[in-house]
Amino acid sequence: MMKSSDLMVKALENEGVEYIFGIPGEENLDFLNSLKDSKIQLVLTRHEQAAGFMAATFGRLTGQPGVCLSTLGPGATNFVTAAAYGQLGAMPMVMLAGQKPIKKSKQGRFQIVDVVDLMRPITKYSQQVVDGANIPSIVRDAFRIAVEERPGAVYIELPEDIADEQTNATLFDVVGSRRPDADKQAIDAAVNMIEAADMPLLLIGAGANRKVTGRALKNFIDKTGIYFFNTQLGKGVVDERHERFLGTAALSENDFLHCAIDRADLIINVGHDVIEKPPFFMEKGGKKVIHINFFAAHVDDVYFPQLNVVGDISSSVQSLADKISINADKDFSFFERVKNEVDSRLTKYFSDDRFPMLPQRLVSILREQLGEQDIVTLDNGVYKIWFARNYKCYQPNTLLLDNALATMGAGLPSAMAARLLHPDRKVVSVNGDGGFMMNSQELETAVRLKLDLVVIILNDNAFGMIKWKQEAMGFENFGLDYDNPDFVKYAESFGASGHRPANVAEFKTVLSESLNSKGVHVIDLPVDYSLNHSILNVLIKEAACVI
Ligand SMILES: Cc1ncc(C[n+]2csc(CCOP(=O)(O)OP(=O)(O)O)c2C)c(N)n1
Ligand SMILES: [Mg+2]
Repeated sequence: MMKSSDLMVKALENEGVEYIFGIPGEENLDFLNSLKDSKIQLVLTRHEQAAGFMAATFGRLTGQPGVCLSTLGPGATNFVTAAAYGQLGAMPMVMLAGQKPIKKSKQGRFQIVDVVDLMRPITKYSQQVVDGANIPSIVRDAFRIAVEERPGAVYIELPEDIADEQTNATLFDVVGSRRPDADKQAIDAAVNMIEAADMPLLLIGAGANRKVTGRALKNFIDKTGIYFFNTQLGKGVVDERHERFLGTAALSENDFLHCAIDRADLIINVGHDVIEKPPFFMEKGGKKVIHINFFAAHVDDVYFPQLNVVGDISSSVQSLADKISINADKDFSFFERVKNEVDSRLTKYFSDDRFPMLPQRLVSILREQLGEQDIVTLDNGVYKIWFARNYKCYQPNTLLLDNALATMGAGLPSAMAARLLHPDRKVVSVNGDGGFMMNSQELETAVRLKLDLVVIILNDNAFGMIKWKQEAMGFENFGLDYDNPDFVKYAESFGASGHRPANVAEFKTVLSESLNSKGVHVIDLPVDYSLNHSILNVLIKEAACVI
């Protein structure tokens, strides 16, 4: 016989769990006590949302579910945004929460929220444990479901009285499964469509980033000479320095690279799903699309592919690469011209030393100072568009941005999870002043964990992204400005280092010193967003297809 909370910890160990992020409450105390002697490390955070973001990022980076812990009611409801982040972003995560005793309780409805039901629309599986004997199967199911395509969030609730019960249940072995390959007829149909196309383009999306598909995709590109672009969540799957890389479709239309997309007669769409902002719009009678993914396309008004190739993405792409023969006199020179144009447009402000600093300049300095494997994490703000378009990724998952829920507040927690997992890599978290303040309390966690991190705050005293949209819609500036704390003093009060560079040269020095020293470094960086409107709303529309 074993206490159910002990069995729960054993079940998590059995799944290979290394960390649990979170904040316990009194309803978790049995579980906490069971965790005391486990090799699983408890990472205390200062807000459950941050714990959830860290767990999801752990899942995103490893493919194995990250685990987070909260108490009942108010703790569990704080998981909601993180659950949606994992679920929409296809990041496997397991949330574990407590609950009041379910058999007998003297506390009425105090703190009780039906969290199992609350979580249902934003998880793949939401389950209360009503008997310790069910722990092995519930945990096994939760972990299996969290990682199965598409990956996402699951929720397990362990009530206080069940945690304290004795059980003689035993664990199940963790048995993996291979993903099926696509049907041969679907592959042949795709080969025919690609060979028949005059101007095919390859698009690499989120799904291609979850498993190891980079090599198969690179083979395909090298063999066929087909030009490629990616979505924000497909960045880095194939090295963006590749001569056939056109760019990242951070906007849905009218960006410089849409010049190429508009001319293409076929898009080979690998791993995209409609959870991302559309990288282009389909039109009836327009270009054709082959959807290559683990699942068939979700169809909507702007996405209705003519062919689904459903199965393991890597194997589908490799089969295409093996079978395809592209006629040597296919003329892709138009795409080459677009590439040159896109490259020169995107790098235009890379050396502009005005201060406050342009986001483009920040992109270029970070790219210069970071190595191939180093990681940048973004919160959500208008700078995300500049990073998605202008920052070249050399490896997968080296620019962690959220183009699914696109929530504010995940920039710092995701950087902390990345650094915890990769202590050998430099990690920089880029945040707006708005997004940073949504989880800035986690500076304490980062300092306590002795993480070496650089946190950049783009200071415009405003919700800049919404200002940019407001301007684009022709509205007057209203309702989006605020005052900030003194970020240098704020950082120092947590035991972090605070920096406020006064010009670009100083920023470069501060950044490089911070990257090469221990501890958490917060850089308060005034940002110049004056070109957002003129470039992203006006210029790209006028200049897009001049080639
Ligand atoms: C949790 C959440 N609340 C609101 C939004 C809507 N939103 C998107 S970007 C943004 C402004 C971001 O401001 P800031 O973090 O300062 O970045 P900036 O664009 O100013 O660089 C807002 C309010 C969101 N995406 N997520
Ligand atoms: Mg701002």
